[in-house]
Order: sequence, then C-alpha cells, then structure tokens
Amino acid sequence: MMLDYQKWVSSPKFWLGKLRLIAITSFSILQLGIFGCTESPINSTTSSDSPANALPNSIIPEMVEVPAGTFLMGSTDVPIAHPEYTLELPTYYIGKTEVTNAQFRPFVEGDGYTNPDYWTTPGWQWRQKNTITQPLYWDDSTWNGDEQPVVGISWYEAVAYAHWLSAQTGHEYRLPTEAEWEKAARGPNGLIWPWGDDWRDGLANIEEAGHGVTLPVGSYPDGASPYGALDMTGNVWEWLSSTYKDYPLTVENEWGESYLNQWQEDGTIVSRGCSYNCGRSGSRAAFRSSSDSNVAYNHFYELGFRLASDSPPE
Ligand SMILES: [Ca+2]
Repeated sequence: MMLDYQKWVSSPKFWLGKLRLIAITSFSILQLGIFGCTESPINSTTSSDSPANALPNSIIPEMVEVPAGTFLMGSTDVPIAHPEYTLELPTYYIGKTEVTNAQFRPFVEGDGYTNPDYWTTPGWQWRQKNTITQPLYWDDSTWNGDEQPVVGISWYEAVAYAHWLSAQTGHEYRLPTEAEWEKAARGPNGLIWPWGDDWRDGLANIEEAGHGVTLPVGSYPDGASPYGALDMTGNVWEWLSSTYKDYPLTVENEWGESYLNQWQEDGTIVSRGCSYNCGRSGSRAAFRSSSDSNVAYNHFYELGFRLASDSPPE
C-alpha cells in the first residue's frame, strides 16, 4: 500500500489533482473578492468540481453496504443504552475497517492540515491555536504502522479527512451517525456482539486478547458484523458524527454545515466500537462512549474512526 501511495505522489495524476485543487481554491478566493460573500469552507470541499479518482483505490477505504430497513437499537442489559427501541434507516455504506495510517497519510502529506476548506470553523481555529500538523502519534512506531488504525486525532481531524477524501474522489464521504454505526455492528435484530449473541474468544482485539496495542485493521475476520464490517468491537474507539443524547434517538442529518460547525472544543461527540484496552462489558455493541471534540490534544491513543457514505463508491 505504501508503494502504491509513493507511485501515486510521483504520478502526473497526483500533480494534476493538486493543480485542479489550487485552481478551485483560487476560484473560491476570486468569488469572495467579486461577490464579497462569506463562503462556507465546508460546502466548497464537496464541490462536484473536485478532481475525480485522483487517489489509487488501495488508499481509499473500502465500504460495505447496509441495506434499508428497521433494526433494534439500545439494550436493556447495558445501563447507558436504555431503552431498547426500533429505528429505520435507508440504505447506506460504512467503512469495512477503521481508517488506517496509510489511508490517512496523503491527507497529512497533502494539504489536509494547510487548507481550511476541509475543516469546520471551530476545528480550524483549534488547529491553528495548537499548531496541529499531524496526528499526535504520527511518528511513534508503536502506533504508526501502515495498516494500524490512525489514532491521536481529534474529531475535527476526522471530519476534515472525510471532507478532504470527498474532494479528492468526487464522492461524498462522512462520519457515521450513532444509529448507522449500531445497525452496522449489530445487524437488524440487535446482536450483542458483531458476530452473535454468545461471547467467543479470539474474535476481537480487546483487553483480554492481551495485545495492549492496536493491530492491523481486520485482524479478526471471524469477528465480522452481519454486513461484513470488521473491528466493530475492539482495536480503536471510533468517532461518529453524533453528539451524545439520551435514548431514544431520532434519525437526523448530522453532516450539514450548521450541524458540524456548532461543536466547539468541549462538544460532546459519541465514539463507539471499543479499543484494544476495553473490558468485555464495554465491548458489547450497544455500549456508548463520548469525548470532547478536541480530545486528541489530551493524548488519547485509543480513538480513531471509520467512514460512511450515502451511496456506493464507484
Ligand atoms: Ca473498533
């Protein structure tokens, strides 16, 4: 995968994408000059003018389909997930794995940390104030293997990456909502763990597996959810687009400009999916957690993310 990325960076297609992006950015600045408008940084990243398919497929996170329909959310057995209730979602797509360091690398080495177009307004202010230019553990060999999930990132960086990838590919990626994450993990009938209702050893990188560190994503293929999503419990916690709310939830748009821009540094954002450091009770797929938007700055290396999308990538 690293080889593919290096080939991509040195390819004419990469530099063509760069030039296109510069042209789009320049055009946005020109628009501001002519019309005096305050263009949304978020809207401009999802422009259909974005360079299409500039990245090699190996760098783009793989997605699995979750078909439309109802599902069981919450659990009477998990105190913070009361009550159990039914929701319905349209078809959507979710990352087969957590986003890896190799997949995050072109965002770091490209203009991910220098172009405010990808960031929410509070996120960009946070990045500037703290001079954030890469994930916290980017240079730490314990955490930075190509196939390990990216960690040490704030929610702001996860959102910016989704906008950046959308701009690179012309396909809109986002973070999953809490409801989408739970259905993808538990299937339509509310499984206790992604693989079923009975605990089985050797299906997840949680504390009792004894690794004490993140593993390459997808290291437990037999622990797949009913839709084929991997590491839905274990390896790293995963940022979602949802703020923490009491159940029952309703299905809402959580990827609009005003929604994303409302979360300041103390925004309470849900994370799901358990880490290598979770006990068995926390590894239940209904278990909920949350963190402040800027939590990477507090040295948290158990937290990464996976993507979602409304439509299948081409
Ligand atoms: Ca996980």
